[in-house]
Amino acid sequence: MTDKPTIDSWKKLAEREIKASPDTLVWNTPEGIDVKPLYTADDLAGIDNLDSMPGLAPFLRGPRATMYTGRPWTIRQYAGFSTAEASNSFYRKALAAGQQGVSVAFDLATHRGYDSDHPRVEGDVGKAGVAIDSVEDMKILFDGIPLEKISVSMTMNGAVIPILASFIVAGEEQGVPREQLSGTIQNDILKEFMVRNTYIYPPEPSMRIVADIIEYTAKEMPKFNSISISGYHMQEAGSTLVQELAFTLADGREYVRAALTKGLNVDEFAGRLSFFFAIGMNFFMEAAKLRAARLLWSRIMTEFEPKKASSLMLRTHCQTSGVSLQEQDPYNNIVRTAFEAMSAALGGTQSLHTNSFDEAIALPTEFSARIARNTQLILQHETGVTKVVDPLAGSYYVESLTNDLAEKAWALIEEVEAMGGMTKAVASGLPKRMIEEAATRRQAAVDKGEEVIVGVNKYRLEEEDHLDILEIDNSAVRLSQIARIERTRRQRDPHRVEAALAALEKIARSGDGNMLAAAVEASRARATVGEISDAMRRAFGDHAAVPEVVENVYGQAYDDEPEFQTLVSRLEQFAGSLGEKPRIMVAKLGQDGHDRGAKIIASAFGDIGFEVIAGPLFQTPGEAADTAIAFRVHVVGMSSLAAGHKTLAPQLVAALKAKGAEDIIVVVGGVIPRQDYQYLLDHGVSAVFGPGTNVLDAARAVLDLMEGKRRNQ
Ligand code: MLC
Ligand code: 5AD
Repeated sequence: MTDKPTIDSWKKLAEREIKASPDTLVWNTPEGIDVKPLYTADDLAGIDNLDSMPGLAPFLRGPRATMYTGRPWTIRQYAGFSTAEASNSFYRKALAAGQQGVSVAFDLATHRGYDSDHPRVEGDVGKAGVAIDSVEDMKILFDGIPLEKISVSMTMNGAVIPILASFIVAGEEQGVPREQLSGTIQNDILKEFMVRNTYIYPPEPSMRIVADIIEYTAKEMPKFNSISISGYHMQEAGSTLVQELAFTLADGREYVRAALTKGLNVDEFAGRLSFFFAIGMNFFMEAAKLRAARLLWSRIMTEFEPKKASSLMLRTHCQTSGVSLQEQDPYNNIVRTAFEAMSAALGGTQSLHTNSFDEAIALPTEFSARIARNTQLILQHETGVTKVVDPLAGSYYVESLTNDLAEKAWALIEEVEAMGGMTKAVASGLPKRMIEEAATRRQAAVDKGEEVIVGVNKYRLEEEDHLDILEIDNSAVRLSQIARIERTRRQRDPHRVEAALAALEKIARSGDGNMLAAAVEASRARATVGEISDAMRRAFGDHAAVPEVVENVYGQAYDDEPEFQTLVSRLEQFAGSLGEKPRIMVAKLGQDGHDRGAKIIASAFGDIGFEVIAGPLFQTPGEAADTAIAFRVHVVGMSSLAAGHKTLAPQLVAALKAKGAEDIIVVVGGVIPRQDYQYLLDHGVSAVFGPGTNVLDAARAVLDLMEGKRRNQ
């Protein structure tokens, strides 16, 4: 007879195995959760909801009773590029090959409410998504796709009014009345101000737009999800999972409040609020996050006293993590995405996008998109994960994680509430700052090798394989879009357009009426996305964010380690010979608002000893050159994540030259395919830093360039 095993006997055994206390094995995660090497039944003591049931409030175990055993999650791949014709053909092929829902990626010009002929968007048209200028494009986008059957997600936040309006009109003209349209519009503006940056108007009128859309869809489009409250982009920007969870749910609470101001009853719209989370590489914690999200949302919604149980239910889309994918040894990304997809399924997502393995370099090709889609098809058809509801329930570890995440996120949600809610918190800049600090800390951990990324900071290949990528001829797309805009303008009734735009502007100014309803009429009259956006711009103005840079996070992570200190001293010496601190401007050009990389570089370079000028978002190359000259910088570091680099970087070099500032060094970093390096170097760029670049290496290279230049003067 042996004694009943206890935790103490395990501890003794463990100590003998590793010759140290098992406490040394505790994993301190960025969330501030200390993950122990072993969980036991004791860890479940005091945890509520262990006996909850799927399909019943608080929905911890899933929104439907049968979950995937009744119907698997929707395979909904996010895609869009070039013209409406090209994207339509891509969607049709994907649907024929097993994809179940459509998800539209718009280009950045459309996101920001500019038509393709606008001079500010020359480098952006058709690049990171599909160019849509009016209902004419929208009709082509869905040609041959039956909108009464296929649900459509549209990731649109800034120009959400003209885009949803033209979708509604495209449906009408396809013979599908709006009450039959199913799908989701992202319509989540708060996270745009925090992390994604495709806003147009200031926060207050932007919140009115959200409320108008919730009102209109609640009344007119019963099958349409009015919003996709998104944490995805927070994690992409570097947030911890607790931050992602808390800020997303706090955003949700704010949207409910905004909708209530329209005089709606909570049950009229709550069932059509939906969510969107990222699924990164922390396998069990990500699954636990979705369980915790459902629990907390039902807690939040209870405050609004709905009558329907479905009003307490959190339904979500998930996307595997873009930032977890790497340029180096890119086939590893297939493996990463498969694990992340499995985690999303174990967490109980309703809909899923799996990223393509060429993510860190370019938009998906047909080949990489096929592998990404098949990752989900294999999960659904071959692994058996769909056969049991919430299979992780009861796991000591996963239940503990679910509880820990819920508690930590709730504390942060309460903090936001104490600030007066998320709109106020966002205005204060606190959530953005917290996320940027987390991102910078994480980068330091990767640069130092504390966090291992296979093929990047460990097991790196001597030589990378060649990869074929999707290239978009942006100037051809632009010309064909401009031709169509001109045709549309010629063929429409200008008086009808003018009257519809005036009616929209009036509602925007007065708050009396529904902006989406007015935009539907403008869209029927063939007003363009840019014109509808401009009508609202006249009433609301543009939002301009002031870039802030966090300090002392990157430097602190290195403390006084020699690698860091050597560089700091070298820079000090150089500053001595220069007679001033070297100045670098971190520039974002075009409509590319992805600024995680730019912010990390600005922050880390500042800690190393550069004087950093954080350029505003959305500059034209000429404007960036003016800023660089005004601040007398030595270097401009252009960060590009939206594929505009081949147009914008040469224009920046030319603008500096034209203004007599060719001595300013230009370097480019971000999502730059290797194929493009030589082109950039040939066009006056001095160095290119692709994805996965160690920040200290980049700083050393910039210093080398400055020293070289000075020697030659
Ligand atoms: C589901 N159903 C069931 C069932 N499971 N019926 C019986 N038994 C079961 N077990 C029913 C549902 O109730 C629903 O019907 C229907 O089947 C469809 O299921 P769903 O779960 O609602 O799925 P779906 O339609 O796919 O909706 C998922 C969603 C939605 C609610 C999360 O909002 C959505 O699709 N979101 C996608 C968002 C997205 O793709 N975003 C991309 C962002 S990319 P009924 O009648 O109840 O509706 C991005 C990147 C960037 O943002 O650019 O930055
Ligand atoms: N097509 C496919 N995927 C895209 N993503 C962004 N734009 C597109 C597009 N046009 C994906 C990437 C990115 C995330 C925000 O969405 O995975 O990381």
